[in-house]
Amino acid sequence: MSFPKDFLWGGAIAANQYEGAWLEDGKQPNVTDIVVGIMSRQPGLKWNEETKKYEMCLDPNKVYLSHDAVDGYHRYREDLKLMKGMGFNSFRTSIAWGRIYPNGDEEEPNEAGIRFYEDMFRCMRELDMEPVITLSHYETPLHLITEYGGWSDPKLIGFWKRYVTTVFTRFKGLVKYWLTFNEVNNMFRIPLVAAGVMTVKDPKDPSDPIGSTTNQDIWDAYHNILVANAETVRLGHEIDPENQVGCMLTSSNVATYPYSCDPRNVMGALETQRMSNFYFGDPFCLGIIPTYLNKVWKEQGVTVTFTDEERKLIKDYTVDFFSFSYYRSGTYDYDFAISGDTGGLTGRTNPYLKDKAPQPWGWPVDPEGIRYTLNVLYDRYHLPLMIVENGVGLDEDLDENGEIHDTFREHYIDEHIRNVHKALEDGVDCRGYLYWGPIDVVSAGTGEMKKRYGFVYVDRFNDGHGTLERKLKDSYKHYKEIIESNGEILL
Ligand code: BGP
Repeated sequence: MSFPKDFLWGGAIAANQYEGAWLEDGKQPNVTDIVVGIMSRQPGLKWNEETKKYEMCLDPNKVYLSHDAVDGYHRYREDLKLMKGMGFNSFRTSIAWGRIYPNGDEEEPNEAGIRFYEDMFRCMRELDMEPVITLSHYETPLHLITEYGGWSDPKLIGFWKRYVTTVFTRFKGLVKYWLTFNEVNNMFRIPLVAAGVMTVKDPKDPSDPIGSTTNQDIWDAYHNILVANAETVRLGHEIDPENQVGCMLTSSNVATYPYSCDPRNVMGALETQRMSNFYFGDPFCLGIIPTYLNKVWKEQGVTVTFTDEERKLIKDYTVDFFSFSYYRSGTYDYDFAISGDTGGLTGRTNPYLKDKAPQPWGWPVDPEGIRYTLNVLYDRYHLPLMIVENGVGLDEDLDENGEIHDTFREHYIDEHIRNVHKALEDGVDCRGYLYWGPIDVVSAGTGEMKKRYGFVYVDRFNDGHGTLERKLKDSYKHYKEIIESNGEILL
């Protein structure tokens, strides 16, 4: 058995990590523009005692690389051609919401932003690449946070509906695959960027905006985002019946293995899967708000109430497919504190995994975990699946001949794609493999350039210097050969 003939092979990036031009052509700041890395606990905000509001206040000692990123805003045509050079038939990026509605709450869209994406999507079509477009990849306009507290305010649903109606209408016929909220299931670990939520009315300690965000506000955001997601599916289908609207969840956490067969670990691993993944996956895909949440809400002392009308909407408008990121697996041990970052959750080191990505990040490598994840998700939702992020970040530099021999990356993708194939043989309906970061972009987690995922190298460094010149790494040719053979060379 081979890969299906229309299997989507490609790569994925996000506007905020690739485009730069953070204030160009009318765009206003979004949440990722005020942090150096989304794991940061210190956003560039200061409390104004007179207005009782937060204001943007960037730290002059920090380098906000995402403001210029790798200048994709001005170079996407050439970059897309490089992607086509590998044979991509699909490409994922996001629309920066703030290019279309700069502050998020305007009545009319910004035409310059629409023109920019229209041209980019046309360019993908000309190159025969299916656009896979994320509606919000950690890109809530900052004004919606400082003014309304972000998604904890139900007004955001209205602003969002206006935004998605605009892009569904204006890009009709150009884009078919839409992803709603990138990795929104990270909302408890990184509420500001993942769910665009922050407590702005009477924060406990205004100098610590993230620490002051209350559980009630986060759960209110959960409530509003479930409604907004269903509205997106409804509008997407209404505006163009060809549209396929999927959710996008970080799903490394599905592969949370019990550290041992101690029943406490087995139950704990299940609870971890629920509260890191299924609490979003079930409403998005099954239209069900899990009953275990009642216990969680009671324990946290929060009130979350869905009206009958909202429950019906969530039930009636479930997603067409499930897309996800997978980087690595984790373990659950009841007496070990689990932590996490952009790669997923980490518990105790899994003694059975042979590989580890080289330092400094050293993420464990578990290719079988992608097969496990695909199987769990397919058994649970019986929906088409799409891998829209998988890859390895390495600290790389050109050698004396100006080359990069990234054999570890080649090994990483070979093993993961082999396991995707095994999942297909298991009967899983997986429609595509989109490698994360086919061109070096700014790292989401740490906000640096040093952590490179690309098949294409970009000359830019942590201190901000660099010519932005693009160079092909060895893995470029390797991935090209995989795609050319429709995966056959790995089987
Ligand atoms: C995911 C994000 C991406 C991305 C990737 C790799 O969580 O959706 O935006 O960058 O992780 O993470 P990092 O860049 O931190 O290595």
